[in-house]
Amino acid sequence: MTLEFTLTDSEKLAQLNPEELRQLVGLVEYDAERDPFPVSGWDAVVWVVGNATQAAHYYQSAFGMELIAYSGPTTGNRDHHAYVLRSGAVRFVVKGAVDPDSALVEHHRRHGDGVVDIALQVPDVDKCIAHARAQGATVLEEPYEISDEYGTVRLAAIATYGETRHTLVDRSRYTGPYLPGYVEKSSTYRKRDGAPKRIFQALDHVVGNVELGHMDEWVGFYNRVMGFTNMAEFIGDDIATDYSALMSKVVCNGNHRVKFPLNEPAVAKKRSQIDEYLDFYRGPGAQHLALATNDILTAVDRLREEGVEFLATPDAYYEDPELRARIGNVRVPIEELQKRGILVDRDEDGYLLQIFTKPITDRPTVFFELIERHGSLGFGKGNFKALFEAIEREQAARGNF
Ligand code: TYF
Ligand code: FE
Repeated sequence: MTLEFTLTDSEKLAQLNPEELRQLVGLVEYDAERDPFPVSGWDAVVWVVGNATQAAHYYQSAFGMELIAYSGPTTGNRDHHAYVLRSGAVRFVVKGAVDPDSALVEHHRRHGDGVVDIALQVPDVDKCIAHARAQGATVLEEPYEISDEYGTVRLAAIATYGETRHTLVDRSRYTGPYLPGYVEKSSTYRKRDGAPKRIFQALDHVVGNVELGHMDEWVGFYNRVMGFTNMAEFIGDDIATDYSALMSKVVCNGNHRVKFPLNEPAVAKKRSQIDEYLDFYRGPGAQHLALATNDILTAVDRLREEGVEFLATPDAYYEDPELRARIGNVRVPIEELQKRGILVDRDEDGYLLQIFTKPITDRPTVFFELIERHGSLGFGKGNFKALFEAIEREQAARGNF
């Protein structure tokens, strides 16, 4: 297969090449001409947090991200601080209120720290909005433009699950560090000598938790409104009642850059991890972000050194002969994975390595996954049992069963 991917600006900036990106996040070719809602890739993940000044430090010090832009009182924004951080092609924007009457305060009271906006890059904002509206989507912001000395950005926004939104961004006529209103700002944080520059390169998927009985509705929303298609992997009734207490389906955009698994709680033996999320987030929202890396061993070591905690994987997982046989040979000895608690899954296309952090927020809501793909386009189906048991151990430790 010949691959002719057009890299997005952030992927070019990250010096990724198409082959590397294909391996990292599992891209496919597709015909964008026939797409009613063409999406080129991720633009940014926007967070509302209780203290953006400190969260920005955490993403630099612990996650090795680089501060690239800023908006706040010194730039004329008296409402909040907004720090723009980058790692490879991934952009996070972390916002925290300055003004006690800021709308962000109320958002944070309800949800705690969380993802408010999964912004996507699109070549034609107006075409997307026209299609979304015709399909019954809630248009939160009609197409508009903002400009500064770096050019013009065209934007619009549609609602998705809970209070989460998708801002649609066309930045093809813009060369600034983020958006008009932001100034370039570099890190004052200094990395220790020898620390790897980049822990992760790309965003692989963002998972949404929705209410009981609503998963198919949201799958339908992404199908109809955004032209996303269903991927093969799903967690159905069979897996749900045995141990996972959740159901899950995955939708993705045409080139597979943007993948959205959607979970709903299932009625099982124990209280679902998804119910725990929905209670503490006060409704649907983004549950985990999978960060793609080409060196998960170093990534995990570096994050652990910085105090990031991961879910533990019992030794029995690695000693299971059935699993060992199914996994076959991976690029490192199993012992290296076992030492770090990294999970392995293999399917007909290849394998993947993955690991999950504990919640990174005060409420038991949002966490990260690190993923290193080697051909597999899946999400670690073979690990669901071990993973969900680990999540349930944490849930029990929190007293939330
Ligand atoms: O994104 C996924 O589907 C995998 C598996 O609470 C998963 O990472 C699904 C639900 C969940 C944790 C992981
Ligand atoms: Fe995942």
